[in-house]
Amino acid sequence: MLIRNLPSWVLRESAATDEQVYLNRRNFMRGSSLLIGGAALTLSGQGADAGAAFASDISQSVGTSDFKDLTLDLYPAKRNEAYTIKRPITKEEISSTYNNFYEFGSHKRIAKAAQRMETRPWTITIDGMVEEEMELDIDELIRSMALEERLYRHRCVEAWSMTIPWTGFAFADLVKKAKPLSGAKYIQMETFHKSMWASGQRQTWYPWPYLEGVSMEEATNDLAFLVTGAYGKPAAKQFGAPLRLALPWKYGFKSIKSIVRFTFTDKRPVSFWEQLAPKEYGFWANVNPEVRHPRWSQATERVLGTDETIPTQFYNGYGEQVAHLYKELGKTEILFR
Ligand SMILES: Nc1nc2c(c(=O)[nH]1)N[C@H]1C(S)=C(S)[C@@H](COP(=O)(O)O)O[C@H]1N2
Ligand SMILES: [Mo]
Repeated sequence: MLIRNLPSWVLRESAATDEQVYLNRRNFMRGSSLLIGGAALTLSGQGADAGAAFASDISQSVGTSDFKDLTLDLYPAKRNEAYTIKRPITKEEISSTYNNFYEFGSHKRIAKAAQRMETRPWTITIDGMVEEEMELDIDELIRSMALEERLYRHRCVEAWSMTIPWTGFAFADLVKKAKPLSGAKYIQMETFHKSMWASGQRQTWYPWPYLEGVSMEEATNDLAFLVTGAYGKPAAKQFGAPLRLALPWKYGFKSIKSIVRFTFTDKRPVSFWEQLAPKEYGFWANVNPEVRHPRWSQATERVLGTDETIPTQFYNGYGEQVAHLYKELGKTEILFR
């Protein structure tokens, strides 16, 4: 059991989890509005151990597809060695059974529920400040891009981390395709909104659909990656199929899943979590071990699939590639502003 070795902040979070469960139940009954930063509250304190038992019963549903994937022949894509990492890859049984995807529940065991999502046909809309608005079929989009594999670290604001072999293409290539107008400063992204698939979206106190935003400079940074696959095959639904973002220098909530729309705009988007709890989830959300989340420290992180707790790195270890984007901002501002 992990419990004995848990650092005190995890124990604090476990206590918070009970509060979350309690509040959720109460809210469910009353239908009133829940204004707490849910993402942060649900770390259940069950570590990888609990995941292993769960993994065996989910493995049947993961990967059984309800459609013919027209991109299968593109996998596995060639690994881009510029994005390897010294940490071991997190086992797929662990990373695919411990997911944040609030559309399917405010806990980590959503993998089975996520199989209800129909990821084909799937249309990506590109609109706002672009030369011409577009609707792209996901398979055509994927086929038009150069797929590659990258090993990325992933650091959740809840202070756990993993290392994933993502497959996808550079966000910069999508921006190029979109032909943004010169006044566009940000890109706002949205997840699907369909409570027929996602029971979480019947919880009306959340500001659905899930929404995130990045600056144009961030989107066109080499590290910004649009993910179509993981572990050498098309991404399992719980990872955010058929298209999700990976911004490894930011807290995980920025990496929006199952995207249906990219809107180019001159106004800074207000994300799903920022709408819920602006004091806890800022726009920039860059990983910063020196600035606490209002309710816990970010100095260390629990490595999923191990019993290790390691120091968190500034920009999650990606400072060399991205620190220049934030040189105007102070230490706290790289998280909030
Ligand atoms: N649409 C959507 N995207 C989302 C989330 C979500 O609840 N809904 N959770 C975010 C959070 S908090 C994290 S840590 C990552 C989790 O990604 P993973 O399950 O692949 O590890 O997805 C992010 N993207
Ligand atoms: Mo997260």
